[in-house]
Amino acid sequence: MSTTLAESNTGQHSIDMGELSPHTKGPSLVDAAIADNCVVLNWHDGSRASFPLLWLRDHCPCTRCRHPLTRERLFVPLADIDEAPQTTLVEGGLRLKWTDGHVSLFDSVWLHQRRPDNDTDLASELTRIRRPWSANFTPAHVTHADFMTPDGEHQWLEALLRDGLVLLDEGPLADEEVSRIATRIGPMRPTNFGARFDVYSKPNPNNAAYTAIALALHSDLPNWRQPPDIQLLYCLQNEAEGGESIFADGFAVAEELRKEAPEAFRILSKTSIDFRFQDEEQDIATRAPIIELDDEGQLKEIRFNNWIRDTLRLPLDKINAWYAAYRRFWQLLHDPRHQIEFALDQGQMVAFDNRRVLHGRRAFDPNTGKRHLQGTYLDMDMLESRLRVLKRRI
Ligand SMILES: O=C(O)CCC(=O)C(=O)O
Ligand SMILES: [Fe+2]
Ligand SMILES: [Zn+2]
Repeated sequence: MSTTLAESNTGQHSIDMGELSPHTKGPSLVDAAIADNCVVLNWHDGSRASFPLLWLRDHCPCTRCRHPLTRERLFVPLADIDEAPQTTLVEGGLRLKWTDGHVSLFDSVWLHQRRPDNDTDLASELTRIRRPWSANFTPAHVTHADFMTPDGEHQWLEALLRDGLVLLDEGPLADEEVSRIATRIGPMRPTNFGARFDVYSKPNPNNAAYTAIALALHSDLPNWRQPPDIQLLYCLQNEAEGGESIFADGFAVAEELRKEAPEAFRILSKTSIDFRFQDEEQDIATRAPIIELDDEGQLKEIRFNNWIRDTLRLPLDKINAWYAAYRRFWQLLHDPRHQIEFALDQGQMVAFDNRRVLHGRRAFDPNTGKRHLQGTYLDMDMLESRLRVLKRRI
């Protein structure tokens, strides 16, 4: 069977090696040598990198090592490599012939992109494009008609990942439009409030959102181990007095807290507290800090919802300090200079990162007119996936 190098590395469709299209341009190889159980490569742009033999064997793109249709890995790296394979430069890349006769062909650009010291690819797309809100932040708007084109949807996704919030304008006043929009991106994430929920003042509410009271800034469902990533709220009716929407960038405010009140920041990020939702049917609880950091101390998630903060279970000597830290964060979040406020138009939809941007609303008067939103949630994985797929097309 004759396989060209481009096909063997990329497959017919570029699943997995997504960013490498068969005609990706990039530097070609100058030479290859074996040293210390590694192949040392030099490219024409002057870059140089070492790849361990075991790593190369594991990443062999041939159809015995990767399924020819799914491109998923079939090879399992069970043995160490103790040999010196035959190394040759071929048109477009590197050929390794292992002592058992197996041949691996690697595209030079594919290898160049994966140089171990090239860490630009390690940060996720999300971390790379995220920008905190500045003092005069105004959200991006995309019209419903534009959203239906790959360019418009791409713009919408980028704004949502960058700012944590984006508006869709001039949509139809159609029941379930929010579900149709959501499912273009991915499956709706179901919760105890359903896969798709209605927000209006209800006779027997199990949630503050289903009343007409003002909602202070909060994130949804912090009582779940994994709260929903993205929330969509589609406005079908907004004729009542009041009910303006309020948002704040929880990450930007947490960074300010870190600077101004490091002890408060430390307490909120190091202390797990309980969150719990209970109604007739459910009792969903978890314990987590209000500000969650990753291993490098970067912000990962904000859980902030005063209604479903459960009994505070902390050592006696930690309780007052925790309240002081919480109060400080609350005040910063609700400081008007951190908030944006606007009334949703009928046919307008707001989408936001529920684990970064906090949302709330002013009270409304249900006697002055109807207010009705339809909402759902999406997983960030599906947004990132959709963004990568659209980038292939644009
Ligand atoms: O009524 C609103 O504007 C927001 C309601 C809310 O917080 C929610 O649906 O999660
Ligand atoms: Fe909410
Ligand atoms: Zn192979």
